[in-house]
Amino acid sequence: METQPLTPAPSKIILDCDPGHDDAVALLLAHGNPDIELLAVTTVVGNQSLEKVTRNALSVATIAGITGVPFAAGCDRPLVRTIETAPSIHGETGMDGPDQPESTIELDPRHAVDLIIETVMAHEPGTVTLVPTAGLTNIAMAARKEPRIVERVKEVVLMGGGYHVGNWSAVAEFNIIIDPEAAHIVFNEKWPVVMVGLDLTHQALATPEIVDRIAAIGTKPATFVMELMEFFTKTYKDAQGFDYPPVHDPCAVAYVIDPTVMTTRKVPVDIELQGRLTLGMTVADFRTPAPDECHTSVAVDLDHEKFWDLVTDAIVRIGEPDGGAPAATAAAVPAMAGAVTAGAVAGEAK
Ligand code: PIR
Ligand code: CA
Repeated sequence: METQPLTPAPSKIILDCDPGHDDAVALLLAHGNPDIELLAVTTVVGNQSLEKVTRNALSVATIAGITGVPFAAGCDRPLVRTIETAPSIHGETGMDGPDQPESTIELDPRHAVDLIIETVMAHEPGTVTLVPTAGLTNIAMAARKEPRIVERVKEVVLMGGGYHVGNWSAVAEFNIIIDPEAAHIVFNEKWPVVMVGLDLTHQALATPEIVDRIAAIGTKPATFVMELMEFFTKTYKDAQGFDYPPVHDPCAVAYVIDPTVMTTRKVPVDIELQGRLTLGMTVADFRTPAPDECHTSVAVDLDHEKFWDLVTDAIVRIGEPDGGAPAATAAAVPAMAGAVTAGAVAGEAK
């Protein structure tokens, strides 16, 4: 007989994303939190072109020292609709603000859809959670190409939608409306779906206190997050009238780490594909009780403190990952030596 481990095994996830300021934070949280085992990172067109968001994902991996995790690029356009990106929020690169290092990490040669399928099929049934934080094109394609993943996946915990609020139309959220047909597929397959939508993520505001707390960590990844948040704060104010930006995507990762970070309600959710005014709306039926076959739930209330504790803890744990690399950079670019030294000292002071 094998003995039971004292602590539960970390949750295995595949992060499907479009970095994206908040996707970057989601990736750092997934990497830095010990209760998550990051099996793969896949990218999809969304906040910017596939090429740009993939480049961003790799540069986040470089900054955070993520090694041994396959990164693969997926679909470069939605299933049916024309491409719609979000430069008003995320800038021309998709992750404007901080300087981005050229990544030395190589992309996995597989298409993201194949990497998702192969990863799910290679693990025990009920052990892999999909965490989409972008349009659902890759996930829908994977479910169609290999339908057996639907029974095999533990659950789909996605950032997208909103039962009472939209951000890309009066009633639709960006990740859903950019590929509503894909969202329709994902919400109608019988796997458990947890919708971490705007109702929840608009509570995950990066207030000045939060940004200061992160900046005070003093490492390069922390400075990177601070610079991301500064840009995000500005565009969210200009484009959406928010005082502080909601940091959507790490909320989905936080739910996988600790579901008590938010409350959820089991309600049927479907995606509107016909409406002239309501295309891409996540229509949630709050009439009680939910039918037995209901496999969808929606996130309602966030524990703001617990959430930001998880994010800051992950950044602290990541530390100063590429110990050897800055010296090489400093030697190659003398003008940068001072900045690198300052960062290293701040890191050591912790
Ligand atoms: C954020 C996004 C798109 C548009 C706006 N206004 C804000 C991106 C984020 O990366 C997140 O995944 C989701 N889409 C929030 O709508
Ligand atoms: Ca995103």
